[in-house]
Amino acid sequence: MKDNKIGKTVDLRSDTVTLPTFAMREAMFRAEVGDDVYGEDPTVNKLEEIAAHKVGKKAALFVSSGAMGNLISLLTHCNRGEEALIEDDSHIYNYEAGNIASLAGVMPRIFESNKGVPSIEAIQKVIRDENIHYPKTTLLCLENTHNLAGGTIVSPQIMKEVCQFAQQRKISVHLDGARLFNASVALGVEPKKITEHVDSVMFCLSKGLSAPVGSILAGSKEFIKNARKYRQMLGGGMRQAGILAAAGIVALEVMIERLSIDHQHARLLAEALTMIDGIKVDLETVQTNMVYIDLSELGSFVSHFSNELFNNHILVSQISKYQFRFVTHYGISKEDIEYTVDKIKEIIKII
Ligand code: TLP
Repeated sequence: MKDNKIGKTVDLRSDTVTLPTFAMREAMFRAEVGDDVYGEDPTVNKLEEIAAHKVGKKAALFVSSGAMGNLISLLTHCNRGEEALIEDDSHIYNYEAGNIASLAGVMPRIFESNKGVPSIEAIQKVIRDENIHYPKTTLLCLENTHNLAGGTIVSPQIMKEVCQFAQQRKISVHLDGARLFNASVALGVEPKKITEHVDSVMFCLSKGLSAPVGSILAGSKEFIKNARKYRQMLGGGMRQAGILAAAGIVALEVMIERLSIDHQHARLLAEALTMIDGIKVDLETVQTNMVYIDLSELGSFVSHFSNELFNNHILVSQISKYQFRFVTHYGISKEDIEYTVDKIKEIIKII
């Protein structure tokens, strides 16, 4: 694909496309390393310590991806054949290639949310009392921010209420916090305020925070000790991983606060798109760095829309027949947003 007049491709498919910053590359070059499977990589150890502290947990584990972090968490919390309560539109249920069934042997039991926000009532509807015929319910999985709902935030208060309800039922809670810092920055609260009541949390370094690779799983010392064994079982021991962890440390030290810029850009984009005939945007869900649009009014012309965006060097994700996702991130400027809006206006006019 050739560059456009602003000199680049505007890649709004995901914040996973972010490239490591210069400071990250420099830190990677200088990283002190060792064999992390022996626990001897000082940079990985440092990253795990900083990460655990950020989310208010006693220990953390550096893993290769968000999907691996979630899977290790499910393996650690649940025995085979046990049940996890999982939200209908969650990443764990929809986008992790069925790993919880095929690799962890966990039975998902689905509950519904309101735009990504869970409620005790919805969980109560599906929760089951002990019965010889039923699997044992071991885990509740939450997601914050909620990707498929539009990057929506679950408030610390709701996190607390839902976690306390689960704890009364002796059910542990895992949080898929791939974009946890987007939630904390948007709310203006420390991340540990959001994770205070969960037993484990996974968050990604490689999305809005721009590290090239890696996620963190955090929890109690005992939980992380067991999780480390599962990481090994999955072939996830990465030896001199300090090269990667060094970028993760930069991500946690300097890349969190700037997420508010991505949120402003998403808002700018969403508000401009709502003004265009034929495009529907639920502005209520635009709370962080994502904008989902609905183009059902275009009918079969929708394929022109995606082709024309591509021809104009704008990349977005098609989520379903009429639904598209735009994600703002470190590689997207205000100028890119303005360019995207102008092009979309032109495209819609000719359709
Ligand atoms: N999400 C990706 C794709 O997989 C859809 C994206 O572009 O948004 N939890 C959540 C909530 C996620 O959004 C993702 C990635 C993951 C977990 C998995 O992280 P990775 O890609 O590091 O395995």
